[in-house]
Amino acid sequence: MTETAHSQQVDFTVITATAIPVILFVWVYFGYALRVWRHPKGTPLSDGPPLRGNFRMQASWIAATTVIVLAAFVYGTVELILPAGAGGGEGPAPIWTPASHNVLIVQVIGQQWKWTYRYPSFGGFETDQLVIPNDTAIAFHVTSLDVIHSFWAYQLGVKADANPGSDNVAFTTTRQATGAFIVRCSELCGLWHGDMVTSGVVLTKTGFERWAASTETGQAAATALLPKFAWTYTPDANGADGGYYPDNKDPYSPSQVYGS
Ligand SMILES: [Cu+2]
Repeated sequence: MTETAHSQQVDFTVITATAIPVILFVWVYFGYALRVWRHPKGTPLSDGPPLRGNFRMQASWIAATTVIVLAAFVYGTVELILPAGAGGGEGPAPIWTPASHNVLIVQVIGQQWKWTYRYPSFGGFETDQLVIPNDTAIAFHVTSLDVIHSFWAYQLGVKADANPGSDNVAFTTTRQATGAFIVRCSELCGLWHGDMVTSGVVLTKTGFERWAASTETGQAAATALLPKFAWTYTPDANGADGGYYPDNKDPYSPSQVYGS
């Protein structure tokens, strides 16, 4: 459903295509060795001639595997950089950001044992279903309120660690397709880890705008009771705002801009 998921599928194909000749060579050689060097029945057991190496074989083996590994290294690095981190969490200060200047920020909050989502561009309301627009660059800011979790949206090709006190950013860009996807926790986080599953949905841009506007209005009373939007929340009895912020910390920096 996203450019990152699409590019991951391409990577799987490339890796499979690279691995097939290698495994075919291993299997064919294995079959050849079994047939040709099998000890013939009825002849006395004797040791083979001592091997002192085979320069051509060793040199071509080292050369071929070096080329394959270096090519995979270059390809993998490019595939990590071009799709802005390839859907993985890049930490609080991402090196690779989307080219688009129009990035929707969605905060993903893990806690035992559920996911919630906050939308800072729409007054910071919170939902328990992830709703995003199609054909849009999205920055997931992933964090946790308690233990370590991992935000994994398979159909979006996004997977990012959710650690308490840490703002882990993962980018993706949705494609035209709309529809549902699944969000799971991918880090063993306690008794109900396996139940930490929710659905999400990709809407059209206008559908999303309508949903966000009506949710912002409808949730206004509840949003007012939430801790103010922040990049991380530290459950702390001595916190400044009802126990969710480290002392003396400005929770919200609205000036964060991507792609410029
Ligand atoms: Cu979890």
